[in-house]
Amino acid sequence: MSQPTSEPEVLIRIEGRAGRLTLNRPKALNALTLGMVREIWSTLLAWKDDPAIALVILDGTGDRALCAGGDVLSLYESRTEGSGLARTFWREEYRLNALIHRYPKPFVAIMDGIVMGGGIGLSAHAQGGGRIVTDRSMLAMPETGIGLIPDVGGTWLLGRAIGELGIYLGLTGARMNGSDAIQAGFADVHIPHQRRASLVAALTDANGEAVSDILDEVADAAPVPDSPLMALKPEIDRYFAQPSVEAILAELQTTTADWAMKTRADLLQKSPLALKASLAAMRRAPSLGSLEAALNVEFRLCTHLFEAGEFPEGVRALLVDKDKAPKWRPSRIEDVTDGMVEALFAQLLASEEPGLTPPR
Ligand code: QUE
Repeated sequence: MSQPTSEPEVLIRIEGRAGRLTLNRPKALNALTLGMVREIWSTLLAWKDDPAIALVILDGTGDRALCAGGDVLSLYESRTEGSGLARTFWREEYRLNALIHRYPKPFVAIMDGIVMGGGIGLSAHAQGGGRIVTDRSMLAMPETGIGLIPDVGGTWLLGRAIGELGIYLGLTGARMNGSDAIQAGFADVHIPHQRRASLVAALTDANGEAVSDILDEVADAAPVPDSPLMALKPEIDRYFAQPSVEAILAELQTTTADWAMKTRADLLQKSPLALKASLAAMRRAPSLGSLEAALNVEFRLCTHLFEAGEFPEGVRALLVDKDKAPKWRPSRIEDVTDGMVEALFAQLLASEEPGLTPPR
């Protein structure tokens, strides 16, 4: 990926009591590069122990996106040299996701506009009520469409969502609006996007009230609009409670309802191998006990899907050639064996594992 000569990819500054991080690749919908991951990592480490910083605010340049995902194009371009760059990117990205989850100061993420994949990883793990969505929010975990599993802790979030919402969202890559995101456990507070600037001003104000009080007040002031996702929950819970991808597809075929037919058609576009790996990973994640443990498993899955060629083929078809006709291997769900799925979960060499551990 060529570096712009002057524009920094992350704008980093201190405003009042807040450390501010603004993702700054608006033409690429602020897609996350390895350089950005490294900048954010070292800045968060420095701010952790800086008494002048009371909180961190993450947002994005422009009003179209916080972040459309990881910079998968550069990973695609590196494929002829093996999975080294992809592994470096994922290792450092997931480590950052875990740091944000455990950050000792309030971490406020303004999830305005598009927030997918890597953008979710920078936002949705924050604890303490600072995950802000707006009327323009569009969240999704669309990785099965490019031959991957919902990573950046996606299996952890989706596996713990109520009912079968997470299984549905993770397999289909369906979009969430702001209300949906709150219901699925990806966000805390819904505000009209016009309130973004005044919220940031209140948060940065060095003489202002406690961050948690500000967030509580905004949450109370702004009711959460109806969630289309919750309206579908009875159907989702019925169709997606099945034990296998084949059984979910069969269940969706028992009706001619528009939603079920469209959902089935969507699933049939995705990588069969990635679908089965995603279902297994989301179902197993809660029993792993920590975000870090889930990230370690996701790393194995992504590395193996990269090396199997599934992820490069997905990126080629959706983002490079844009023919939307990936040649998945295997091409049919029924040809993906349990052995193929289990092989994706296999440990890597100890020196290649991310080795993330929860704090004790
Ligand atoms: C799945 C993904 C990504 C995606 C589409 C998917 C992803 C990603 C982008 C993306 C979108 C617009 C851009 C850009 C990247 O799309 O991770 O640079 O301008 O970054 O179906 O995982």
